[in-house]
Amino acid sequence: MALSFNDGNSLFEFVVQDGNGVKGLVDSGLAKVPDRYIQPPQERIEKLNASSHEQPPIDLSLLDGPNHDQVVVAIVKAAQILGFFQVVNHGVPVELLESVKDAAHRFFAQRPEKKAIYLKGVSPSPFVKYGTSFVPEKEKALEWKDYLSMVYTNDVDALEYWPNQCKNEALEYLKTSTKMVRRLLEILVGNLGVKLEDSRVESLIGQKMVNMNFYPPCPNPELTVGVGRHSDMGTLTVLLQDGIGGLYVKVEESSDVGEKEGWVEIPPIPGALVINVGDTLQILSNGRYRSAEHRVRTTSMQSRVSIPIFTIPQRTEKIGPLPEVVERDGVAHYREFMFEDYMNNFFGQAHDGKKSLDFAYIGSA
Ligand SMILES: O=C(O)CCC(=O)C(=O)O
Repeated sequence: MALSFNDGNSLFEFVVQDGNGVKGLVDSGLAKVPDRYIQPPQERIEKLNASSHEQPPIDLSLLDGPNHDQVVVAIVKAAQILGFFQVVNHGVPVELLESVKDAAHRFFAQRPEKKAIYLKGVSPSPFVKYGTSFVPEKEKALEWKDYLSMVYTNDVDALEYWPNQCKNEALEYLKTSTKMVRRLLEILVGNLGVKLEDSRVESLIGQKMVNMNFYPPCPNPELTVGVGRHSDMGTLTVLLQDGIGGLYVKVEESSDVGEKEGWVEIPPIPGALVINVGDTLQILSNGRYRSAEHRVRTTSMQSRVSIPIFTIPQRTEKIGPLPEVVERDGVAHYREFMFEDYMNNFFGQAHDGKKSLDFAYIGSA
């Protein structure tokens, strides 16, 4: 029997405050999305009009052979043009990727009371949070997504506090991905003509967060979004998506990707990981690398999971365009700030495209 919500407040209480999430809503048997999930027309995602981004994935194992330089060029070009690319032979075992997706399903399949122990304010650890949408209190229309967020501090804390249903898989996925992230960052920074100390590289990816996103089937995919338009705030994001599809990236007018301005779908490729540039790397590079605006479509067919790892700077890290790049450009397009301030601004607003970058922007990039 479908629950009926007489007003937006009881819906908000059920989905957000009581921790039933969108999954709880769907499990109650609803046939039509509640008004609170209906996006304004300009935010809805037209599946039929979007093309698929057909660039082949970059084979990272070739970095260790005679084609090293060509692979570097492919990585740099992708980071400059679209800000998104896919990689294979990335060092994360393919069987592990499968177990991570299974683990995400296992966590979200639990009864709401089991997940609600990780709601903000009651979670046994400040580093584990279960929730729904992005900033529900600030959003006019909610996102059709539940999530679990696990911040990494050390192995002992992860194994003690992260949920049993997924902690081993999430931790292994994080550890095996980190090596690749470090290497990609060194390549991208090296291409700017800058050699960073190892300690600085570590600080730029010093905070790591594994999220598990769960998108239940939606009765009206044409009216909703799984995640609204946004860029990621950090340095580099690694994303594992399942085979359902629905991740769209914005192609900018000025980019030279061989695709016309608009949105392209990043198609699921078995065994591949998606990499995307975050705001921090756009700022460090003084605008050379592009933090890509992206969003997620919902589907009526099946539940989708995706598992991003966000690598972000330490809270106290000073972030601004790298001095060597500014010297060459003759102008800094972004001001310097402490990363914690950027984070607080990012999490204090609903998703709104690349507006997050306005916090640091001082001139045309
Ligand atoms: O689910 C996806 O494919 C992307 C998720 C995402 O953009 C996010 O979690 O910020």
